[in-house]
Amino acid sequence: MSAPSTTPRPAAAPTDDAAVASPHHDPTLSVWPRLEALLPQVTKPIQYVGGELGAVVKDWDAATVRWALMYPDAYEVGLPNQGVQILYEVLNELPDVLAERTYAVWPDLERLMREHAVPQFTVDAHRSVRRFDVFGVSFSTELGYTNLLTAIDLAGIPMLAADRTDADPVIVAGGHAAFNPEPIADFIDAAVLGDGEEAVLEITTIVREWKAEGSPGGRDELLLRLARTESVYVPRFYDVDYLPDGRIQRVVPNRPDVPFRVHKRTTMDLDAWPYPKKPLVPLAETVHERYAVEIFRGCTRGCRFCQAGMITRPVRERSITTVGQMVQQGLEFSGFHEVGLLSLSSADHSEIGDMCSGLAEQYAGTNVSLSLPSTRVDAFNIDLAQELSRNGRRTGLTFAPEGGSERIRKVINKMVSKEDLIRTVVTAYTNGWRQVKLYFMCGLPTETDADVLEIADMAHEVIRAGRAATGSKDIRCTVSIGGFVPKPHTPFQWASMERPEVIDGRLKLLKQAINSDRSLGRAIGFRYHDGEPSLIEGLLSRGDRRVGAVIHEVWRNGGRFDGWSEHFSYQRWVDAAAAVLPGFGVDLDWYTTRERDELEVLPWDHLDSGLDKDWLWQDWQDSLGEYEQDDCRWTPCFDCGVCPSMDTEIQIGPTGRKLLPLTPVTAMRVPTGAQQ
Ligand code: B12
Ligand code: SF4
Repeated sequence: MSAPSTTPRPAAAPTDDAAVASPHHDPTLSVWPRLEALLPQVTKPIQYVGGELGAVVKDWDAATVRWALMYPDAYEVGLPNQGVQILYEVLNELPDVLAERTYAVWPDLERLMREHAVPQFTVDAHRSVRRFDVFGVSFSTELGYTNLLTAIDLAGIPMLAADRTDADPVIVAGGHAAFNPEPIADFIDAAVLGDGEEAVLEITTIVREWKAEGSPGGRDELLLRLARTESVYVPRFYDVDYLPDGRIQRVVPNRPDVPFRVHKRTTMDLDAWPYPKKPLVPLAETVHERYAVEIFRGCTRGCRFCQAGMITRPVRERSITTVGQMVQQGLEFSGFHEVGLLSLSSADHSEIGDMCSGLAEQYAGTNVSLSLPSTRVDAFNIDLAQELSRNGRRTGLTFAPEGGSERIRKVINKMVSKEDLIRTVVTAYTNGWRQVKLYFMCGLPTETDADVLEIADMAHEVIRAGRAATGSKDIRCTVSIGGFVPKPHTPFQWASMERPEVIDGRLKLLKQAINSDRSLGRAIGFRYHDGEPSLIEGLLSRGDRRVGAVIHEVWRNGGRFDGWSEHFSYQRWVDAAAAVLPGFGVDLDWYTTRERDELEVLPWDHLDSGLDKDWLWQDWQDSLGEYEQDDCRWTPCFDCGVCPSMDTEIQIGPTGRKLLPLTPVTAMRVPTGAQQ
């Protein structure tokens, strides 16, 4: 378990003191002079300075709507986040709109900010977050929730949405975790499910009009206007009733003019939204420094554990031509030397072969390297990787079989055979790769020790076959294994989680099995995440509004940066759950290790991802029966529900167009919304 955090208990929240003291305060006032004085005392001060290439600072008074956008983790993780970069640019393209960024501050700066009354600030113009109209927070993971609370408190915004006034920004959550925002329902004003490009423009329009009318009806009226769009969820307009045994009885609107269900947003035609055009180039070190282009959105491979795949359906490809233009423009602007062709399963793009060879051709002889997050286990991936490493740089190869045994791979719908995996990895070794990574999960539904121990057999076989094919002992593989967390809107949303001790026991057995043959074991790296953080992620992922009190208690006790093992404290979460949940007649196990039945009302049932609940249940039953489900890109539609209910359709090529010659950047289409 990780060491307990030394984060102090929150003291009084700092206020934007000058602003609060005087109604005539100039809101353009930057907190920079006060912040700058603190920076020599903190780690990595450069992360708070702003001014990156791609950053935008606009005149405060010229803007009619002002957004503060947050990725609730440290700058090094938050800056490269694709979602925030896209929204930042989409908003700043509007002449009358201003968007600035803010990230989670490390505990050393938090302490000083409290001591010196410096509020949560944006890195662009160092303005107090509380001065903005909208505070948009992007949640890729639930482990950022305590950092949201720190930011709200540091900003001087009342912690509970119910206590906020018209002087406070509207706090809107987005990102994948927002598909079940119930655990943070007390702290946010609204949540948006799904793609944000058009959603932020629609929210902006509503805020602009409401302000132009003189803010009639105050905050409540603004939230009501947002809720009436049917795609912005405003928790305060919904009541949750519980059954005596703790389960939810129903979630219903508490006023007549809001919808029973709130629907996700889907941005169709990615060619019309070629963002980021001007990627942010970080000043401090970040997890990735490269130009990332999403080559498609959505995934219909149907891995049953994968929330990202389920909630982003249907598949929408960006055309090869637009990808080529974005790469050219993005590299020219940023000076990056690396391009990532990203998506949930990049090798599945219908023109991936032409795209990779076209780009390799285009950048041959330069120092630009191209990479794919490789996941599919077949020889085609090696061909692509080969193409992308023409300039001699071999980036790491990663495959994700996810399950050790053929049986468990059927349960999770990851259709990869052991033979295919070994053949592919051996092809990589014979083509010059010396190192591959293999990703797995532990704690999957129906899993036994035997399923996990087969990972050791697979890794041994990979090394044995690799040595035989290359005649060299200089090859390695790394087995990386994480705990399974059941997620909302997936067929595993009903599944029970395994207890941390069982997970840790299996991981121990696996390690022993890998090292049981010393010669092979030496060539195999083993990286794992223990079971405790996964259990807490499970609590937050499938939690309801009652879990909000646990988050609040953890935060009050110093919980910060829960995604970081050196800051995460399992005990703090267990203690907070034990202090809070029995008051509601439930406990930590009830949320995590308990299997749900078909008729249980789930906390997110009123939030519509498009997936049909009956189809999800059937897929869960198919999983238990070890039946696989095909990919609807290449087989007939199997009625998961998304396309008809969202009025969308799969958009795939091939288009037959070519990447080259690249058309001038100025010829790119600009979304109509961004031209206002
Ligand atoms: C696919 C994926 C990858 C892919 C591709 C990434 C990509 N396309 O950007 C690959 C394999 C390359 C990857 C790499 C990494 N990833 Co990754 N990745 C993901 C995953 C599953 C989906 C991200 C995605 O699709 N992004 C595409 C963008 C466009 O979508 P989006 O961010 O959701 O934003 C859209 C909407 O959600 C919405 N939206 C978002 N925020 C908001 C806010 C508001 C107010 C509104 C209205 C709307 C809105 O609008 C956006 C535009 O439509 C997430 C988990 C998740 N559930 O999000 C992890 C995740 C983001 N990755 C993570 C990590 C750690 C990494 C790596 C650092 C791993 C590593 N060690 O190398 C790298 C770093 C990548 C980088 N930052 O450059 C972590 C981040 C942890 C953290 N503390 O925040 C996550 C959360 C996974 C996890 N649970 O650990 N990743
Ligand atoms: S509705 Fe049919 S075509 Fe659309 S994503 Fe679902 S299964 Fe695929």
